[in-house]
Amino acid sequence: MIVRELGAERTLVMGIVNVTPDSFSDGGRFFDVDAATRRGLRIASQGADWIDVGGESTRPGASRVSGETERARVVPVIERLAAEGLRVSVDTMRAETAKAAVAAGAQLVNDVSGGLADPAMLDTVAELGVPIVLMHWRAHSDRMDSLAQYGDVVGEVCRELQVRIDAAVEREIDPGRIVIDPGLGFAKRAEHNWALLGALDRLVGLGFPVLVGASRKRFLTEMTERVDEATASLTALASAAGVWAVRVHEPAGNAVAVQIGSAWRQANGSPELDRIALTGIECIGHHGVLPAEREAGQRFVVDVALRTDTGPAAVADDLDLTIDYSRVALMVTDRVSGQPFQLVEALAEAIAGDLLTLPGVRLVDVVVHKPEAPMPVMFSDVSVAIRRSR
Ligand code: PMM
Repeated sequence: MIVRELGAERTLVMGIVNVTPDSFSDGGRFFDVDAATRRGLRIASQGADWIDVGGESTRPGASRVSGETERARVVPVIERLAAEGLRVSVDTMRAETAKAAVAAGAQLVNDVSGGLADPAMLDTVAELGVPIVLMHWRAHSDRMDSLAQYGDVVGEVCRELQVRIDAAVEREIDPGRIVIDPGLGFAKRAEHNWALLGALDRLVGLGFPVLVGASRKRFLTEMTERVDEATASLTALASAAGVWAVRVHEPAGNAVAVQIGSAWRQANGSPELDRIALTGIECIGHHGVLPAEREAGQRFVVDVALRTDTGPAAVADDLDLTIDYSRVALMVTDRVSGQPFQLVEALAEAIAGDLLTLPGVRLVDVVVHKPEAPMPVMFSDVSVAIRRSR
């Protein structure tokens, strides 16, 4: 569902247009509307699938600009880029700016505060009906560095992101329109960024598309002067880990890196996730081709296995972070005892489709047994086994 909505056969490249006079990475060269528009068009021609337009710097220590200033910077640029048929996102923490940007043609809201900075953001995005990036964030840039304190950075970021996801869903944002982002550099020191990059499969395992913004960040510039090459190397690794998109300043090298990462991922197969299995779920269903089966019903037995990342739940010892298996059992029995299908194949497909809607589930195996199927000979069981993934 998520993949369809946001279109991600391979990792996407989101090119950055910062319309700010003080952006640490472009020195304010794109402050001018014409120049910003030209840059947007150029990075699109270099392989950016999305153009992310922001009007407020979030570099460490930066102070905020007014909403009016922010809108005056981004809206005309978004209008022009959207008019050129480009997919544009708006990088903003303000609901009013999100609204104006979507009216100008933006198709995604990238909120680095994950809906925390502006209490109206989640309701506004729900109303606008566009996808939202919920980034992990603890405070505005002027004081975020002091909040870079973690015991277990991966577990804490996963849990804090889950809280933002729950808040978004509670405000009626469609879960299929949620993207998550670990927020590299935001209340994080280099070692925190690396720990999160090393655990991208766990973030991906939360079941939402993941956006990663490493481009030209301090933890890379501290390491090398060749920061665009460093960014592209990380892009290849992130793409191999299955992230939805990378947010970058120079799309050309990153578009190549995505090709490499995707080819790597395909060659190696997606990494095995943990497995939660339930076997022998029994109930009466009325599925079958024969009228007698439809009428009388018979016993069906179902085995299911769900692939997900159980790590965050294990660390927190928290049921909310994993798949509740009694819920799985009820989903299966609801489907078996519900609307009859002619074929066991169709029943198995429906069960798999139901289970794949559970957050964090990447792949399911479903086996439907029909041990009392009418047969002209003695037999002990007949079953259909399928595997489906998101
Ligand atoms: N980083 C910056 C700005 N916006 N948005 C998302 N979703 N993720 C990020 O990591 C992110 C962001 C800061 O970088 P910049 O000033 O170079 O754009």
